[in-house]
Amino acid sequence: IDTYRGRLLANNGIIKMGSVDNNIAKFLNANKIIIVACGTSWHAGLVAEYLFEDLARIPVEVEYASEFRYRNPVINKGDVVIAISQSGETADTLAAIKLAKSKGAFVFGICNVVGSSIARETDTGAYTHAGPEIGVASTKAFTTQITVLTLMALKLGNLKGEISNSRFHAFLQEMTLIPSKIEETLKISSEIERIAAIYKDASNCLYLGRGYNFPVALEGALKLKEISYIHAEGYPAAEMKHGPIALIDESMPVVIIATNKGHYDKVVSNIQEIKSRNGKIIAVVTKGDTTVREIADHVIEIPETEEAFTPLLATIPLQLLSYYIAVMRGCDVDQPRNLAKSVTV
Ligand code: F1P
Repeated sequence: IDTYRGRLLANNGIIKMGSVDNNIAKFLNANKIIIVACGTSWHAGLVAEYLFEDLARIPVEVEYASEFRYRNPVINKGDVVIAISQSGETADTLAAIKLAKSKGAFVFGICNVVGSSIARETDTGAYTHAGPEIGVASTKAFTTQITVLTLMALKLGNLKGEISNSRFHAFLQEMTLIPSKIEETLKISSEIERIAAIYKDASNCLYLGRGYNFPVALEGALKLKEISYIHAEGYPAAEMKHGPIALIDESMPVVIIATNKGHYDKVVSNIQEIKSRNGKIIAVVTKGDTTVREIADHVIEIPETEEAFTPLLATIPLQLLSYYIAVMRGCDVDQPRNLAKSVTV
């Protein structure tokens, strides 16, 4: 991953990020980090909230860039603003950056398109280099955005003494295994295609996740909406009983991320609640899981990893599920109706 000024490397126990290293005091002394983004990039920002607060103990606010300038936000000089955008051209994100800069904030960009307007407008940043997003809906940009944010959080957490050196090395070791675990996850696509065939005619779908996987649930729901036009909502799993539970019946597929780390028992009890209301459960579980397999209608296995890295893996089956459902419904997955690749107005 290249940074705007330097290169980001994660090997041999070092995370070297030119644009972070050159501004390290700003990050380490930040009163808070404010993340601005839209759509899928906003969901990457939500994952970053968990990462930065959990691993580096830096307070984070995640803002829809499309709303930021309409509410007179409090931005102080010591705040760091991170703007995330696949295209680097999203007008609302650009406007949020300009507002933050006018209040004296240091603005770090995470963009996929080199030389884009957002890359030029930010003080510095990192390119994700996901390659061109052929379709309008953002997919591989999301996982690369999370990768950059994860490495940043690990680096800052280690420098702040929140992550011991041995823990830090264990994290980096696991990070080097992520590409092969992604390959392994992609191998289950025929199983996901089979599940897609069962639910392709659903008119609503609920996505649930807890902790790090709550933003993944939101992103799963957004992908389904964007490319298959099925109404889908993502919620924190514990929020289910505060409203969405009323929707659950035998015709409601519920996609729930139930990986083995991070509040597993509570997620299992959510699954039981759905089951007792005859909801159809599609669960993303850790390889070898037996408890959820007994209750859920379908399980999709992903390899075990650090809890903080699960969004990198759990996202993939949800993207594939949306893809197969959209194709089976005859939707143009690359050019969904009404959606623009970059929303420039
Ligand atoms: C943000 C975004 C995408 C979405 C669609 C419309 O774009 O909401 O997440 O898939 O393409 O724009 P960006 O700022 O990340 O380019």
